[in-house]
Amino acid sequence: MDKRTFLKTSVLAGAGALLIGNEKIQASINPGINIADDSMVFIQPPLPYAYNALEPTIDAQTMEIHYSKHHATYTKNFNAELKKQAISTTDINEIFKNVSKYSMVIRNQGGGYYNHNLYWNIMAPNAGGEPVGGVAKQIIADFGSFAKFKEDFTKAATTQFGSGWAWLIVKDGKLQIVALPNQDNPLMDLSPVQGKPILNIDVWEHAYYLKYQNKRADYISNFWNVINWKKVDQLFTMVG
Ligand code: MN3
Repeated sequence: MDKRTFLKTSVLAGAGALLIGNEKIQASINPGINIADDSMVFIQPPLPYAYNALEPTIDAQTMEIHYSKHHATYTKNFNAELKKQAISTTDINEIFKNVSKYSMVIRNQGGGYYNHNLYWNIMAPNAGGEPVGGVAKQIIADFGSFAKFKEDFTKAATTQFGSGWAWLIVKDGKLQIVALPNQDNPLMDLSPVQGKPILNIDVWEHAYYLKYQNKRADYISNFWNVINWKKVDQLFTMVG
């Protein structure tokens, strides 16, 4: 395993062992990003589908700007700040566990880096529908029904004031919903509720404004059509 492959593997393990798409597809949809930039410890994983793959839920232009500008910038700034602060660990869990000791830049840019990695991976074309596998059973055990879970998660995402994310986490073997501001993440030591994330939704305006304008609720209700439950179940099995 060469250095880059090792780093990529360990970074992805840190991000919940996300499975990613292949680099050839990525190069064809996103020639602007040099994902092989060796100056970065934390690379931006390839988007696992084309920019237009989640239409009509998420339009191609929003996806392109979100991935190639917003997420790429978080990635770049996170790496630059790690270098500046001489933080050498390649384990993002370790960084988040100690995030209160670091600069606000690490918190914001590191969160922005990780949160989008998860978000891209828990969505897919031709997805949505009902949860599957172990996570489906756990949802019923902890929320009573999928409908109730959907209602609670929707409420958390809709009522998060300003920018932030809604999360489904595993905590002490149980599922829990939490909404956090900005780019905070449930793995961070300063998160009021901590746990291992297996599903999230970005409710920053940049995630939906081009298509939905002020109608955050419509974006959230359409989000259910693109959730990759197989991936969520894999993550649940991995962290549970
Ligand atoms: Mn975003």
